[in-house]
Amino acid sequence: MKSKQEILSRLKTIILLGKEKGVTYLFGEGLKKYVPTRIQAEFGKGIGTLKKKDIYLAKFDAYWASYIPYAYLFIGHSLRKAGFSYKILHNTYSRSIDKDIYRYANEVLAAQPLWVGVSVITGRSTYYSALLSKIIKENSDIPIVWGGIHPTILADQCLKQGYVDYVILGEGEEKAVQFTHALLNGKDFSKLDGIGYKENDRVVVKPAAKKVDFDNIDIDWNNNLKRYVEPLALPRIRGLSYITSRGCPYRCDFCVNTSLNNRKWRPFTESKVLDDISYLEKKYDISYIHFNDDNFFVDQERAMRILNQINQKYFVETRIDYMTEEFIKSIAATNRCVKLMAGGESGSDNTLKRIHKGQTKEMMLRAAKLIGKYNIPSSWSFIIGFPTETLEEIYETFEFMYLLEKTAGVRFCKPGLYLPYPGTVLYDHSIEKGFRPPQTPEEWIICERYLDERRPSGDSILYPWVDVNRLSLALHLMAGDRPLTEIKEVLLGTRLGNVA
Ligand code: B12
Ligand code: SF4
Repeated sequence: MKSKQEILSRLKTIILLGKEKGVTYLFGEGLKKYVPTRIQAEFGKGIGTLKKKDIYLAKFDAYWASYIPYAYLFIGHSLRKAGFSYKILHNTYSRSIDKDIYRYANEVLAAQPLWVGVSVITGRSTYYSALLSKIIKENSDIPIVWGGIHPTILADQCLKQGYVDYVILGEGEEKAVQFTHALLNGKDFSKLDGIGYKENDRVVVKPAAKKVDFDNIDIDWNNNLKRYVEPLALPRIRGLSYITSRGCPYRCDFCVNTSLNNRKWRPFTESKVLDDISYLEKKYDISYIHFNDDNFFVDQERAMRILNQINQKYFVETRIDYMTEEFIKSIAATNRCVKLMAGGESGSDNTLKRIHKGQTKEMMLRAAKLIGKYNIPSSWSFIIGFPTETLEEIYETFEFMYLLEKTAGVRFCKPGLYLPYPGTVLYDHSIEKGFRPPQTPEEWIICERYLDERRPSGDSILYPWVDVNRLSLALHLMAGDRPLTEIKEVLLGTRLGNVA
């Protein structure tokens, strides 16, 4: 183990080395407390000279390398069109997150851009976005701008943090350009909408007046997307993600779409979609497309025309009420569907009705039969632990998943725990049921499905209305192919002690 003395002296050397190379300020007092020593040592080798960009755009996804940061490709296109340059800093892998945070902070501090954007969704993304922003703020006065779903919904809370200067609400393409101009021209933001800022310590939040016009936006394909070519989902198949539309007309109570998109669905033109996919095919030699639309099949004829005209295998999500025999037949006829995802959500008609899912158990059974009949690779997600649910209803969901799998003759049901996302109808119900929402972005890491060493074990904070140990054990048993009777015993019996 190195002594504190040694570490401090190493830090001094790093700073001196940095200065010799003409790199501005690397690890000062503010930064030091965040920097794990192994990373300090690595950066001591020097960053070299950095090409200065006008704007830096950072994003922490930390799950799978395969998802293209479309938010920034769209915003980047608008910025470039307006004459600004930008650079994307995208973390896609949890094991490199520490390194990436300090690499990004260093790059930003050395480049001193006009502003740095951070794209934030709820969960661990909020924690890492806060960490990066803090480091930059403590070491510079570069304006920090948060955008994306989380700050759009909780703008006020984000702006109350010292490390968030501005929030851009809603779609960022036009706002980012307007914001840059306002920043350069005297910082008068009063005439803009879709922005949050601070005025004499008062937080001002002005929601976006309208959605962007698709005719005025595009994707900046100048970015090199090689790193996203997907080796993960399907071994040895090269693929990329793509989005053909925004929004969804449905009103599922657990989904942010209702508040974000006002139940409006906006498709990009078919010709744009086909041109883009053909560009990706030629440039990156891909034979697989992962469609990431909120709801790809709102216009089923359009959707099928797209699927029939592309050459790739594809992964796509659908709703269960869309799954008629005709629909499943046309998917089967393409012979290229790698996975048809759907939200089963619950095995209780009561719950399905309460969450406004617009489907019933009967519809699901019919769809499961068709999946079996046409041999469609499928995966249905289920949510357990809704704030309205009893243990009996949760057990009904498990029972139903077993029945569906028996009906289809394959394993395809994937249950997971409910999470209270801000901006959803069920978020308010969760609060009524005792959930105390986090008060800072860092604390929002609690609303996270995946394991993360920084996430506190806070299940009792998230689910005060239900015995989460029982739910976790039931999930574990299903994943291990255990018989339904064991799950029943856990949820309704005495296996974990008496259920009140
Ligand atoms: C691809 C994707 C993923 C990928 C990549 C993550 C990502 N953030 O891109 C992966 C697979 C990793 C993923 C995982 C999850 N996801 Co996801 N995912 C998506 C998906 C399908 C597409 C995202 C996208 O590229 N959209 C297109 C771009 C153009 O839209 P956008 O990102 O919103 O950006 C626009 C604005 O928000 C804004 N903007 C965004 N960032 C910035 C930054 C700045 C500086 C500015 C100015 C503006 C700005 O401008 C952009 C252009 O208009 C969306 C649904 C959807 N179709 O949007 C869900 C979605 C983002 N995911 C969601 C969820 C819940 C999850 C999971 C928790 C899933 C789960 N249940 O386990 C996990 C965990 C995510 C995490 N903690 O990182 C929710 C987010 C809810 C929330 N409150 O944050 C969404 C909205 C789905 C939904 N309807 O519920 N996801
Ligand atoms: S869960 Fe799916 S169908 Fe329901 S509102 Fe959200 S995007 Fe639409």
